[in-house]
Amino acid sequence: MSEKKDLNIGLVGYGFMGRTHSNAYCKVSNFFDLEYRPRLKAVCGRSEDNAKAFAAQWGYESVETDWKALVARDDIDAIDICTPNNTHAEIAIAAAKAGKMILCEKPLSMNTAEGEEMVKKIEEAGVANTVWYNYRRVPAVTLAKQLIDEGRLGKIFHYRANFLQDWTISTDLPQGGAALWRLDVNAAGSGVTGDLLAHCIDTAIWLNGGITDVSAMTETFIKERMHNLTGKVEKVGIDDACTFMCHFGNGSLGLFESTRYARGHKALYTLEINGEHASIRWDLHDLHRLEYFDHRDDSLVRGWRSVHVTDGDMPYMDKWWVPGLQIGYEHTFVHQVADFLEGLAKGQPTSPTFAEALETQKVCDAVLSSAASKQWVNV
Ligand code: SOE
Repeated sequence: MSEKKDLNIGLVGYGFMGRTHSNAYCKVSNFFDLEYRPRLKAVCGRSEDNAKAFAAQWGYESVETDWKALVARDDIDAIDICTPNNTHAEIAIAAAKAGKMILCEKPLSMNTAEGEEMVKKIEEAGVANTVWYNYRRVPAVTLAKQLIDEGRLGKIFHYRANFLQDWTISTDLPQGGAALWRLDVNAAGSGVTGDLLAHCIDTAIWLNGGITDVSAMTETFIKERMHNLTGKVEKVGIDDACTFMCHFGNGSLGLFESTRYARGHKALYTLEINGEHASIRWDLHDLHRLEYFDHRDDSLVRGWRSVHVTDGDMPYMDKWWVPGLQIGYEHTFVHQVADFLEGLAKGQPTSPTFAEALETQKVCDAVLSSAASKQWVNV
């Protein structure tokens, strides 16, 4: 493919996620031969100095300090939302009204009602959209999807997932403001449920189908923290830890756990699926491997295989190096951009769309509601 069409990106927010997405835009056209090529047109942030520094670092052509000005620009095709959760809806709805495509960080929204409004407005506008649930596009996870869809596991009985971290254990850690908005319920909507379990739920729905009902418990271990924006000690409104069990529509049972209080774990996302014939498991800390056990193997050599997902016939891997050489976390974002650009060329949606990410939001809401009521809750 020779003649490339520019897709002008307007990025809102320049934190951790702004960096992962910018990196993906910079790399994608070097590795994927696609009709569209992202062009880093503008980055938007409230601090002009920081926005300019970010633009210089990543190669953005211009800066804005008001997202409304960015959305109003004629030279922007797609708005990428990398700001705290409480701003997603307003920016996405305005971007849709302006006819912009939208790539939105996860979770979609603060809650289901807000998410429903976003989906309605985005669908009315008919703009291309996707939500950055990046772990689907770890090649080993995408391979798991392939194996499940091929029926290799047979009937699925169990789905288990954990997302464990340990960065909020100190009582001195404040809430609110840059980097720490994830601890502020007014900015984040929830704690580990929306931040970490949402990843696990998105992958689970993708791999194993819809979740019908949940029974959950949550805990907030540190009840008060200094708030960076008010300077006062304030009640902590987020869940520090959450565990839930659930039923899937296909009859299997789910067990999920997430916490920011698992000392020793920085970002341990693991999943295991047990089927009638075979099981698979995956671990983010060893992300290029997919563990596979098949009961149909000859019993003398039957056991867990550790598949090194680097061969060219494995998902996405023909685009990278040579068999045996690995890729990592940042490539999942490159894959999502590549899929988005390919979808654009073919006129097809890129999963998860806003409508699909709303299903994850509904499960998160049911989980929080079940924890509050101590009852099973239907999704
Ligand atoms: C939280 O620490 C966090 O950065 C999440 O917000 C991301 O979604 C997750 O991928 C890693 O952990």
